Amino acid sequence: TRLMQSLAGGIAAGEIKPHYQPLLDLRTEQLVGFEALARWHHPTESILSPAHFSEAFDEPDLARAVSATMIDQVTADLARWRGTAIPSHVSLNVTAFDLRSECFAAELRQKMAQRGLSTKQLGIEVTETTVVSRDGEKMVATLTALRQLGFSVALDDFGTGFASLTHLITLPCDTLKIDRTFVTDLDSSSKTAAVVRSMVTLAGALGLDIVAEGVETRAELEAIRALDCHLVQGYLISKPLPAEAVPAFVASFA
Ligand code: G
Ligand code: G
Ligand code: MN
Ligand code: NA
Repeated sequence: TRLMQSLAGGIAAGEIKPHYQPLLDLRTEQLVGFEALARWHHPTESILSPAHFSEAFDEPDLARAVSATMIDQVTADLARWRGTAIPSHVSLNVTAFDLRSECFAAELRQKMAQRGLSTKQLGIEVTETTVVSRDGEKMVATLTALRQLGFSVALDDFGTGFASLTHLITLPCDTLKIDRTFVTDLDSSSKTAAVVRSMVTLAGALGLDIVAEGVETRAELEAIRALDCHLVQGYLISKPLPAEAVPAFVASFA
């Protein structure tokens, strides 16, 4: 498509920017970090979410170029926010193309070091579907390397992908992110509540953190809290924010 043909140019021109969606810990009522989500600040189309350029994530060069510009800007923002009240942890969505690269973990560490950042400040999010696809072993090796270097790994869209529970035994990860479809259905379906409750128990038994995504209402927040899931993300707390809006949001939240 015409949009896809202009994406490489848009990336080179710095039009792909990370927007930051905060993560809230209900136990402390403190913000604990952000998820970085790509947005295309298109010169004529306004701001586009990846839904408008999702083909890019299936094309190796474009997918890696999106990751590269996201990593570059996220690390720059983290460095700029150092010493402020802004939580110093960001997680980043990556693709199979990143994880198949043998130098991805080492390059990411180098990038953090260049900016004077600790690897503990960055998390990687992968979907279940990504890690069970072709070259799964290579990707597991990269995730293992990332964790050895101090990065954290979250399994995104948990419960909707193709990962069987077996994968939880072998997958090197720190966090499960409950897909927002579960959160949406929570108040209308007691079965959904039972499934979420067992996800929380499972995460606890495996020593993993668990995050509920897509919390949009007070009622959903309270339902999630009642299921002992303490880390939440969603429009109720905030939509993804451009970097410039983050300091004011953090200040208003305190
Ligand atoms: O933010 P939004 O709902 O528009 O994101 C749509 C999809 O695009 C989600 O699945 C999200 O994980 C993915 N996505 C958003 N930003 C990035 C990114 O920087 N890299 C990758 N690989 N996926 C992203
Ligand atoms: O696949 P992943 O979980 O990375 O994608 C997160 C996507 O969900 C992003 O596109 C983000 O904009 C979107 N999102 C975040 N919070 C909410 C929410 O509360 N409601 C809805 N509908 N979408 C959300
Ligand atoms: Mn994600
Ligand atoms: Na998700």
